[in-house]
Amino acid sequence: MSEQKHDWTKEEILEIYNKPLMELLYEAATVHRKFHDPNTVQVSTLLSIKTGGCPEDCGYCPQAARYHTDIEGNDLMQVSHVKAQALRAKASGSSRVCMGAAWRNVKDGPEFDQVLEMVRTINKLDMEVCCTLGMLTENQAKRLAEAGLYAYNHNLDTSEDYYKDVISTRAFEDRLETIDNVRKSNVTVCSGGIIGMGEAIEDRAGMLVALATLNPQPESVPINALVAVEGTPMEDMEPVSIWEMVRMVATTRIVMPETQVRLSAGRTQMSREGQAMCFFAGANSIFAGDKLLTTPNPDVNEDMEMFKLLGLNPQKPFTKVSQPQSVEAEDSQHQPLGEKPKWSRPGHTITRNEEAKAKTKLV
Ligand code: SAM
Ligand code: DTB
Ligand code: SF4
Repeated sequence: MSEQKHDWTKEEILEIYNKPLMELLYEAATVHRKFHDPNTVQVSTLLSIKTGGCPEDCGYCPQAARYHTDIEGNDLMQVSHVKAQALRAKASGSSRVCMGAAWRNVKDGPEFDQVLEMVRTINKLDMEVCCTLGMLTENQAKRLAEAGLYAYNHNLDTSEDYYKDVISTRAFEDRLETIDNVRKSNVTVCSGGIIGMGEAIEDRAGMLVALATLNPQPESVPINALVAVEGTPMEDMEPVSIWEMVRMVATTRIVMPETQVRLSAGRTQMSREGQAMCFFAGANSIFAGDKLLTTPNPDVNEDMEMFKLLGLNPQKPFTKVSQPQSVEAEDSQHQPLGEKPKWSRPGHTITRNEEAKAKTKLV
C-alpha cells in the first residue's frame, strides 16, 4: 500500500526546507531508510541522440538554436551507434540509458520510428530505457511503451510562477499535460527540475508542491544544479552552494518518500563529501558517464571509486526495492559487475518487509 501524501502545501514544504540542517538530514535519512536501501544507488547513462538546434528558448539550455553556445550539433543518431553506447554503459555498471533529443515535441514519422527502434534495441540488452524528447501525445507515449520504454523524463524545471521567467515558448501546463500523457501509458514518470536559476526558495518549494501533489508521484525526480553555459541567458548565474543542494535533495526525499531522487547536473562542482551528504539526505540515483548531454560530468571510474569509498552499490536494472533490506535482499538488489541479474519489469515493484512499511509514518 502506498503511503504517498498528495496534499502538500508550499508552507509545509518551506518549513521542511528551512529546518536546522541536522534535523532536516536526520528526518530525510530516516524516511530514506524506511523506503529504500541506503547503500544502493541507481546509475543512469545519458546519451544525446539529437544535439542542438532546438527551437525552444529555455534560458538554461545550451541546445537552444537561438543562443550562441559552443556545442556541436548533430542529427539523429544511428541505432547501431546507440547500441554500442548502451553496451559500454552496461559494462560500466549502468542499469539505465536515458536518450535525450533537443526537440520541442515528438513528431510522428521516420525519426520517431528510429527512436522506437532504439528503445527496442536497448530493451533487448536487458537495460532500462528512458527517453526525454520534449512534449508527447498520449498515442506517442503508448507507442514508446509498446517498444519497451521504462521511463520518460519531462522536467517541470521550476515553479509555475517562475516558469515564465525561464521559458516563453511553452507553458507550465504543457509540461503537466505531457506528464499526464505518459501516465496514461505504463511508462514510469521521471520529472524534476533545476536549482540555481535565480529562483527564490519559494519557487523550489512551489516546484516540489507541483511534483508531490501528482497522484501517483513521479517514480523518479532529478534534481539538477544549473550548469551555467556561456552564451545562454543564464551564463552569469552564481553556482548553487552544496548546502542548497543538500536541502533540496532532503526536502524532495521527505515529500516524495518512494521516489528515486536523482543527483543530476552539477556534480562536477561537488566534492565527494558534498555528494556523500546528498546520498545521506536521500539521493539514490546519479547520471554517470563523462558527459551529461553536452556538458561535462565526473569520469565513471571516479564515480565507481566514490561508490567504493562510501560502500555504495549500483542498482540492478528492473529492480525497485522500496524497503529496508535483509542481507539476502541486499544481495539480490545489487549488481555485481559482469553477473547476469534476474529482472523485474516495469510495474513489477519488489517490496519487502511489508510489516515495517505498514508501521511507517511520515513526517
Ligand atoms: N528537449 C527535451 C525537453 O526539454 O524536455 C529534452 C532534453 S532537455 C535538455 C532535458 C532537461 O535537461 C531540461 O528539462 C532541464 O531540466 C535539463 N537541463 C538542460 N540544460 C541544463 C543546464 N544547463 N543545467 C542543468 N540542467 C539542464
Ligand atoms: C535531467 O533532469 N537532467 C539531464 C536529463 N534529465 C536529461 C540533463 C542535464 C543536462 C545538462 C546540460 C547539458 O549537458 O546539456
Ligand atoms: Fe530544447 Fe529541451 Fe533545451 Fe528546452 S531544454 S531548449 S526544449 S533541448
